[in-house]
Amino acid sequence: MTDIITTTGFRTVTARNPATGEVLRKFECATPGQVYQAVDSARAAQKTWAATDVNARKEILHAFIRELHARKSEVAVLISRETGKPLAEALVTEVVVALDAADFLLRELPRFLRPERVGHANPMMKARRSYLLREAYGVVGVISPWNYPFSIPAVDVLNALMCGNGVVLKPSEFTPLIALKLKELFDAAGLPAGLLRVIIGDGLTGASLTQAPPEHLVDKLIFTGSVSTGKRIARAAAENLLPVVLELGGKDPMIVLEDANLETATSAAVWGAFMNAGQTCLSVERCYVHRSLFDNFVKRCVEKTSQLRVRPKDGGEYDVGPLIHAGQADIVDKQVQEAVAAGAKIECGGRRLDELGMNYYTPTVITGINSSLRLMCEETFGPVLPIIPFDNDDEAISMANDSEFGLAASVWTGDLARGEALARRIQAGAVMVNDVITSFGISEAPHGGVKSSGMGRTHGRAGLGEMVRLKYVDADRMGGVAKAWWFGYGDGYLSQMEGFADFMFSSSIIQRLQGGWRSIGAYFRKGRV
Ligand code: TXE
Repeated sequence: MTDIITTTGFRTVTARNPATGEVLRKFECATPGQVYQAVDSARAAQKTWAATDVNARKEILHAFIRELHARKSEVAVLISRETGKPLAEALVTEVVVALDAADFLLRELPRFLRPERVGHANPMMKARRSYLLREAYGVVGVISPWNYPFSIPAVDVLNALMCGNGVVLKPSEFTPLIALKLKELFDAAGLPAGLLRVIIGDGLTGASLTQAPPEHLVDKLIFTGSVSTGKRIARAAAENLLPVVLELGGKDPMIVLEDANLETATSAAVWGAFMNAGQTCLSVERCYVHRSLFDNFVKRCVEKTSQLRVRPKDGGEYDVGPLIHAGQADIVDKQVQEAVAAGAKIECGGRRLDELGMNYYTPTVITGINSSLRLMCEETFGPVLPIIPFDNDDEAISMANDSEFGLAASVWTGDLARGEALARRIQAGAVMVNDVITSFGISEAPHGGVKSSGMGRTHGRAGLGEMVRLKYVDADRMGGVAKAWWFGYGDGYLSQMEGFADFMFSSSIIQRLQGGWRSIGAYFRKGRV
């Protein structure tokens, strides 16, 4: 049985190099039957895997790290080819992030999976040995996007597998080759056959995974993608009460206070907005700058943007590559043109680079934007940096929170305490003070948002928590003694329970002592069933 399903479907997906349009490989989409079969076989393999101890799993982790480290350049080159992003970004934001996540698991997994003691304050529960077990769901489905086609699924797959699950991965139709490379790395690391299945296909293929008949359905789903698809998945999941994690992107604000370091903050804004051609869920999509800094801030951003090298026709070194496809460039262009028509000012960029191909858009700095425009409300997911002035902290917070999204945010200031105080007021899953985007690459940090940015978390201990079912085990050492709250209701029972409530919760010490005494007496006088 093959672990990679690529044949006998009717629809096809094509892996291309978005920089050149070169077709890298064509695949037929997996049929629903093949998707169900992938889930079934992952489920069969998971039964044995769930019983393996942490050390056996750690051996695979070690081997995965060895393999990926040894082949880091090969993997980065493929990522760069299939997404168009610069090689340096492929290495740092994809390969290194995956390596770091695996390294985090080596340290965290034994602690995470160890039974966790639950203590009891209630004296009636003192004789119990109680603890929490973290048990694998079974098969976890991972539906992943094209913008970080290696690091996003790698972290989710690593977390799911190491918690004892089987995995069915459905990568984006734009980046199937990288997903297959990830599978190849796990195979080389000695992952048991069948445990990780990759199904290639489009959105309908993904729908077969979420709308399968109950006997072929995954036990948990981790989805990263658009809000509209996320909502569709949530509706399908509700039908079967399938638990889901939804990471649906953002419209992250960057707030630059008057005491921020202008040089660092402008470099951060430019990197945060244009890295991966702006196709990052944590991109700086709205930049709010204190009015006293505004003019200089815009000027320095324009100067720094003009130094960026957009990928030349013949390749070579560059800072900003193409967008993933022409449709993505259309979204960006429409938002920018709509803003211009409404009076916004293009400080630099603001046009497609048709001479390079339909997927290219110039890094764009834009000011004078009305906050009701799509450029300020919808995810742009392209190389556009809108800069807006504010006059005081309250105004900045109110503008930052005025969004349907709430993935992450950043505050820039020379006063950390002030920055942290503002961070608490921002509605987001993560707020960085004096940094942008980096939280995604910090293995300990949970990743996920509030509002339309989704629900649940990936990454960190919270991300691991999504991969297990929590089981509470409670062993009573006084198993031979009837419980005070069992049948035998009546006056004695009420007196006992009232006394107990006084003992536990009265604000008077005397009443507490009396209550305790009354409760014990009533327990021995009470009739039992
Ligand atoms: O996402 P989709 P797209 C945003 C970004 C971008 C927009 C559209 O703004 O412009 O989304 O991108 C699979 N059932 N983000 O169209 O469609 C699909 O095959 C099950 C933000 O690429 O959501 C792919 O594997 N699966 C985001 C995955 O879902 C379905 C990253 C994502 O595709 C499906 C990417 C269905 N009905 C885009 N339909 C982020 N959170 O950072 C599609 N898929």
